[in-house]
Amino acid sequence: MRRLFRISIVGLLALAGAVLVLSCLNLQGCLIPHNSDVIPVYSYNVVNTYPHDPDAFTQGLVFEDGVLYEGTGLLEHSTLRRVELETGDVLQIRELPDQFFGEGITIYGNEIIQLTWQSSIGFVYDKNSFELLQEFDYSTEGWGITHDGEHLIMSDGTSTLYFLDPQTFEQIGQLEVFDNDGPVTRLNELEYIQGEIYANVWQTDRIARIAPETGQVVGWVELEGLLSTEDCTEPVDVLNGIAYDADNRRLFVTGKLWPKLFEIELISPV
Ligand SMILES: [Ca+2]
Repeated sequence: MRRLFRISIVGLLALAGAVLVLSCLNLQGCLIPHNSDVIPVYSYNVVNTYPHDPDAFTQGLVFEDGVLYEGTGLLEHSTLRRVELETGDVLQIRELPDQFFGEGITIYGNEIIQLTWQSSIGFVYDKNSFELLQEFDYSTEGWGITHDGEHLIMSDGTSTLYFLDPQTFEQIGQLEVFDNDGPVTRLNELEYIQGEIYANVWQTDRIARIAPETGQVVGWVELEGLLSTEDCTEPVDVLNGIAYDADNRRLFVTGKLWPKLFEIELISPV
């Protein structure tokens, strides 16, 4: 009887140990994504197609109060623009000094913030007049910029996103972006949409949907074929530019020197 009791105790301890090990494995699985955890790939429907200035080397794209704002790049050609969505007409333009290669833009309050590529200088403009109000500097390259309502979020072409204080422009945090294969580099134009950071990945037709709390890519948007073959002529460059109409939940995308800008809706994988 005592022997049977001992065997039962040993059995129970073994069972408890097995449960503990399995629990740890499960916990580990929750913390570290496995390759078997499939990241959903979203496709798209084109809802509307609009004209886009084929000379606009799009580096930043934002939508607010019915109009688009666009930052363009290239030395001697960089601009900040207000653009009519329906016609693509440029309603207002400010040219950057020739030595600056314009990059991402975002609207924060009544100001527009524009990065430059390798000058480590950002510009702050009055949203309405485009008057230059302030300059600030940063230590990395400047690629894309957006904000989550509290912090500016910028990319520099690596897998790191930087969080900046919108008043002082001091860096207050950073985030490493990864998917199941490791770091996701070449993060470019950004847009904060309903609690996620959307990021163009330079030289791809994909947009990463990033969880701001962890840096994990929680979805991919596959936009291959968005620009038709007949529109894909020289010097059309890569997909770049994401803007979101939060009031009407419209998502806009375009590319560098693309003749068209698209409103798209995302289709969840089955
Ligand atoms: Ca954007």
